[in-house]
Amino acid sequence: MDYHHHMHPTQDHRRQMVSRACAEIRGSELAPNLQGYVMFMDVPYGTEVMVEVTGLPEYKPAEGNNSPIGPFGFHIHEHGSCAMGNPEDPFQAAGGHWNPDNQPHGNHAGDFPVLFSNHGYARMSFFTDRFSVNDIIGKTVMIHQNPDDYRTQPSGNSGKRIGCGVIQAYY
Ligand SMILES: [Cu+2]
Repeated sequence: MDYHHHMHPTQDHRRQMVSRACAEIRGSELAPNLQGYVMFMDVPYGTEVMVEVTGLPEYKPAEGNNSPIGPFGFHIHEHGSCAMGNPEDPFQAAGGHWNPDNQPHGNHAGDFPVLFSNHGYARMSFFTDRFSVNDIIGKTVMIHQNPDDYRTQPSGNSGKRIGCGVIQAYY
């Protein structure tokens, strides 16, 4: 009997294929009431993404050189941590955009539609064939303060990070 034999059950469990995942969203100090979830489900030919959050900041039109607040940039980021870090510039531990096939921003596998809100509430569902649920376990979903312009590199000029959730297998 070797030592490694005993390690196998845990490792096999972690490698199990999953078909659903969930990220629980919590807000940074820039949006302390923000909460909700993002669900990911394997479906024929791709993945269905469903998001529901409350507590988004009220929409504020652009003033001068400042971007509007909302609709909100929304992406998958590469690292699996929503540690708050600096409250003025939160959630930097999540790293940059997840970009497994080295595409320009606007076409990252984890570039999502902006979150459109109604008095702080947003619900949206969309389809993507850019990944399956297994590819994104342990990454993060991020909500930003400003809209995504889908052209500024590498992050769409969507401003500070106001909501974050680690993507976990959902059984
Ligand atoms: Cu982002």
